[in-house]
Amino acid sequence: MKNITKTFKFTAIAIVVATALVGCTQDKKNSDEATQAKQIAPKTLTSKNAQIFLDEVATEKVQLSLDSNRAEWIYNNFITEDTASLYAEASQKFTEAGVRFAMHAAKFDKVDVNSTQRRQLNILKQSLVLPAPQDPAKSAELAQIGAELGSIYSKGSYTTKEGKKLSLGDMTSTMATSRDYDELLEMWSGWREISPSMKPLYIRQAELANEGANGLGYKDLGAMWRSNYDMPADDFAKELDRLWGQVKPLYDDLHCYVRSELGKKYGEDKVPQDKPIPAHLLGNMWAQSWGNIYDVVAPDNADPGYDVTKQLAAHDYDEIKMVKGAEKFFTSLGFDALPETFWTRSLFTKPADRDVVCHASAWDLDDKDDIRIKMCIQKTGEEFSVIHHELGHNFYQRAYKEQPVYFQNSANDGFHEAIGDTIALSVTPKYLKEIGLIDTIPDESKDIGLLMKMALDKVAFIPFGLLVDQWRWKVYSGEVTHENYNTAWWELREKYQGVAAPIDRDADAFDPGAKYHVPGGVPYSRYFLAHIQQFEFHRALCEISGNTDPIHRCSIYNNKDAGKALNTMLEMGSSQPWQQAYKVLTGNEQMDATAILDYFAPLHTWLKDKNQGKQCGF
Ligand code: X8Z
Ligand code: ZN
Repeated sequence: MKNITKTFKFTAIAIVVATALVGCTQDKKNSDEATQAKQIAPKTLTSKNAQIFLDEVATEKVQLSLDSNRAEWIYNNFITEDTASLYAEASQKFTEAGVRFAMHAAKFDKVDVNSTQRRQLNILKQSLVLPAPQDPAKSAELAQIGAELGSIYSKGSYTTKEGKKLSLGDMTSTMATSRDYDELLEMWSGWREISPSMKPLYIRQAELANEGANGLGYKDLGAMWRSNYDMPADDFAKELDRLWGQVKPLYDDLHCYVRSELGKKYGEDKVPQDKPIPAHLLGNMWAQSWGNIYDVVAPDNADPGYDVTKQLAAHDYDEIKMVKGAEKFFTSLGFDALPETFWTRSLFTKPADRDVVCHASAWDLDDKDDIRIKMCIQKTGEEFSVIHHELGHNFYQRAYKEQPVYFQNSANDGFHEAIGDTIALSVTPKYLKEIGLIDTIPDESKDIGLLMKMALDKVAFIPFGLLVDQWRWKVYSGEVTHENYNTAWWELREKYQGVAAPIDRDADAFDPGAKYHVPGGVPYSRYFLAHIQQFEFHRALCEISGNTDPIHRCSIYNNKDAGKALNTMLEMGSSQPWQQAYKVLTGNEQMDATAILDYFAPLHTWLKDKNQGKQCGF
């Protein structure tokens, strides 16, 4: 499946959970039942029995994953009531098996097993994203809710005051390019009309998944999610706070500067200089990354003078050529080319005749070679980066495929999200010239412009990457009650991002539901981690490649030493605690934000200077 997900063995990068055995014969079912009985009642709990259990589950998981991935792929590529139903059925079976495996794995908690067995047992205990209670009626309900929430999001559209029906893709383009306050507001509030109907489903999903998490011994689902990082759950939460504390001064200066430029553009009555920024003015439907308003805030005399979107058009890049271009980066590092089936089975463009899940994802259908992406590609520089992101998932999946099935995953989920982004950090002017997309490399006087564009994409994202799960953790723990879902969401948006809803929200608004990963059941801390990690990976790879340029000008394109070092980390999969994989590439066992701070140091100095005398803060 995709990576965003829920699997026992994450294969893909996309949404929720799936599962399978659709089309399974009666004989197969009987034999599964026999296996289950054997697993659930071992006579003695010994290391030897643990191994028998792990081996049996490994075999069963391979088939479960394949079946569930197929059902999920079909649903994602052809959303109808029927495919939703088949997907929900597959998802239920997958989750029920996952719960069964987790419960049985827990029986070995006090048994003296070896370190590999312990790691595999722990992975089994923690791998479901939305665990179901052990009650078939409830697991069926949970699976149906997942499919229904996904359908509401992916079929969502808005019909304008003039009667024009717009997809999220259409509205995303307008959010990126329009500088008309009212038009942006219409898009922003229009898209959020899709989510009020999700709220009762979301409430019930949280209840069921919390009950499932309780059954597995966690105090709530958020605690279960936080337990997935080779450290105590509470330490993980503190680790996120620590990293955010490192980045916040840079974010605050970026926010201050951007707000003052937006004030000049739209008027200080619309963008008050002592309040959070209205969330619809930042070039993105969720105000999560701000690169699309680069033109509004571009530093004087430091513009690099090119725009990747325009360069792609000028060089006749269509969707396939964009993907080929991204693939070329990976092969230049020494990775094998993508298999032929990648090209024939992936979805690259939005079909005109049916509903699909357009949110980009990368898949590994059979955990061998059947890797694919699914994306409704738009021909923009932003999407060119997303393609690199998705291929990062696919190349990771292929790198760890020789690991035992339990370890066919990234070291932690942030790693999976960071790899393609790390590569995209090498999409520098030098690289763009090398592949013929631009003719001249802007000189160093334009670095502030380059860094500004990158900071709008990367630094601006970081508080958003943090708050989505801060909200979910509070929902799952019960600290935020149903009545307060939306208010709590906006409190966090204001606290961390310094952005505010541009208009009062209706009592039934459910704005978190208008962000894919919430109805999709995809944990989000992974993206926060990835935004810290990718700068550490980039710095390490640049050092290995012998780079002597400033780090923001470094591209590892064509460098086989860097490719080899990257592959060494990728092929470890999740066989070791993530700290070990991190050390292999970066030399560190702890995440650290100094790499991102060093990268943006010249811009930070520039921002501090520009912000002198301004009223900062929100
Ligand atoms: O969902 C994604 C990827 C697929 S894993 C396209 N991202 C997050 C988002 O879109 O919200 C990448 C960056 C953050
Ligand atoms: Zn991803």
